[in-house]
Amino acid sequence: MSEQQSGGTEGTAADRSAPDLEEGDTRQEEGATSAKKRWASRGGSIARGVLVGLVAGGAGLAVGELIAVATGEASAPVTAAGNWAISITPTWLEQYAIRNFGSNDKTVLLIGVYVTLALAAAIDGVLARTRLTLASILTAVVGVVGAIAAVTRPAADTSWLFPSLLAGLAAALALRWLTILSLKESQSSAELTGRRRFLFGTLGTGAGALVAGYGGNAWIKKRYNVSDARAKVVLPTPAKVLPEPPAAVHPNVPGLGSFITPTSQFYRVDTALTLPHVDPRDWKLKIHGMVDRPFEITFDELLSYRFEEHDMTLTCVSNEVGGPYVGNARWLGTPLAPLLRRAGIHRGTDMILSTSSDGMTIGSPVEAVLDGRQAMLAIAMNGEALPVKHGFPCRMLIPGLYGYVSATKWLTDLNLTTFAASDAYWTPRGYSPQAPVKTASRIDVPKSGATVPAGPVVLAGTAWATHRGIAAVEVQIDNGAWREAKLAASDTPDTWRQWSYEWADAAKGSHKVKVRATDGTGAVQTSTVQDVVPNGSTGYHGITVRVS
Ligand SMILES: Nc1nc2c(c(=O)[nH]1)N[C@H]1C(S)=C(S)[C@@H](COP(=O)(O)O)O[C@H]1N2
Ligand SMILES: [Mo]
Repeated sequence: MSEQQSGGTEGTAADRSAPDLEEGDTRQEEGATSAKKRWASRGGSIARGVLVGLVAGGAGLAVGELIAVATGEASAPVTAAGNWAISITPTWLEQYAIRNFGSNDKTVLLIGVYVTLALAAAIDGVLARTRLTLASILTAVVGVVGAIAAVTRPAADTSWLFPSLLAGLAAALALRWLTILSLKESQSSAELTGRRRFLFGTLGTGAGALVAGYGGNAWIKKRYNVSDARAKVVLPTPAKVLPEPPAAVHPNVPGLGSFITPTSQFYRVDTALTLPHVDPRDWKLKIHGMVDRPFEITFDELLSYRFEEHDMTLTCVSNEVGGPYVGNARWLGTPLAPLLRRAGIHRGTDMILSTSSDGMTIGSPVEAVLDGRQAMLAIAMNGEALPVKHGFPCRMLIPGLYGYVSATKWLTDLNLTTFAASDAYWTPRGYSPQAPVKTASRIDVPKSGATVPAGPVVLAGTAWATHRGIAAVEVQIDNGAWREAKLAASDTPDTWRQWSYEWADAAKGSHKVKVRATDGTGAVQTSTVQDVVPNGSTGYHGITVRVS
C-alpha cells in the first residue's frame, strides 16, 4: 500500500524521495486512483504521527512517575498539573464541579488533564513528521511548563522540578527516535525491516511506558502509604469519656440516617487531588507568628496532652440547601486554646492561619478558639484514628464555623496573624474570610418526588445551627401554616438535631413540603434564597410528595 511508501504528500525530503516500489504507482500518474492513494498515504502518515506522539507522551509520563517515586506523589507530572489547575479554577467552575460531580470532581479533572495532554501529544506527533526539531522543542517546553506548575505548588520544594522536566526530555527523545524510525520505514533497502523496526520501537516503547507508569505509581502508593502507621496509633484515653448519645437523639423513622454519621459515609471536601500521606513519625506542628514563645510539637508530644471526646456536626460552605455536605461525628481531640495560651499570643492577633501538609491554608478567628467552645486538634473520629481522607494524623475543628474556616486536615502549621494581614486559600476566590454556620434544615424522609401511601405520612430530617443549637423545627405543607415538628433529643448545641412530623391529614395528590428551623438564640432560619458563595447558602429546603 502506498502508506508504506511515503510518509506524506508534502512531507520531509525523506518522504519525497521515498522510492516507489509498487508497479504503476508513479508520481506522474494522474486521476482518481492516485488521488485516493495520496489521501490514504496522508491518512497513514497522520495515524503514525498520532501514534508516535501518544507513545512518546506516555513514555514521558512514565519517566515522570518513576522520578516521583523519589520526589513524592504530588510532584508527578499529571498530579502537579491537576493541582495547578485546581488552584486556578475560577469559583463558578469549582461550584459547578461540586454541584454536578460531587466527590467525583477529582476524577473528572484528572480525565481532563489526560485528554489535554493526549491531544497535545497527538498534534505534536503529527507535527514531528515535517518539523521534527520544532516538535521536540515543544515537547520539552511542555515538560518545563509542568515543572513550573509543580514547583509553584505551595508545599513544593526544588526537587519537584525534576519529574516533569525529565518527563519532557524523555518524551522529546522518544518522539525524535520514533519519528525518525517511522520516516525511514519505507526508505530502508529492505522495506519490511524498516517497518518492523518502527513497529517494534513503538510497541516496545508503549509497553515499557505502561509498565513503568503503572509500576511507578504503585511504587509511590506503597512507599508513601501510611495505613500501617495509622493502624499503629494508640489513641489516648480521654480525660472526659463521653457516654453514648441517648437513644432519643434519633427518631426511629425508616430511611432517616443515623444520628452519628458512619465514618465511611462522612462527606469529603478538599482541594487535594492525591491524598496527603503524613507519617505521624515525621509530623510536626509549628505554632508561631504573633506570639511570645513559638514552639513545635511532635505527634508523641501531642498524644501526651489532655484529650477529650466531643460530638460535633461539620458542614461545608458549599452545601446547597438540602445538600449532603454535612456529617456528625464523635471526635477525639486535645483542646486548642491551651496551646495558643502557651505560645502567648500578642494583643491584636485575631486570626489563626493554619496550613496543611499540602499547602492549603485556612483562616479562623482566634476569638472562636478562646471563647470556651470545644475547639480542638482532633486525631480520631468515631473511635478510630482519623482516616487519611479526613486529615490523618491531625486536623483542626472549631464548632460553629464552616469547614473552610475551621477544619484544616493534615494540619502542620498554626500562624498567629490578623485578618487584615493575611488571606487564606478561599478568600481571594470570593469566599468570606469569616463564616459562622448558618441555620439550616433538611427533609430526608420521604425523598423528594417519592410516592407514599395515603394515611398518616411520616416526615423526618435533620437541622443544624452548629454551636447555637436547634430550638425548634417546623414544616409547612402546600404553603399552609407552619406546624411544629417533633424534635429528637439534643446531644450538644454543636450537633445537628433530628426531627420528625406525623402528617395525619395527608390528602391524595401532589404536595409541597418545606422545613425551617429556629436556632438556640431564638432566630428563625431565613427564607431568603442565597447561593453558597460567599459564605453559605440560605433558603428553605422543600420537597414534592405524591400521596396515592
Ligand atoms: N487541608 C485541607 N483541609 C481542609 C480542606 C482542604 O481543602 N484541605 N477543606 C475544608 C473544607 S472546605 C471542609 S468542608 C472540611 C471537610 O472535611 P471532611 O472532608 O473531613 O468532611 O475540611 C476542611 N479542611
Ligand atoms: Mo467546605
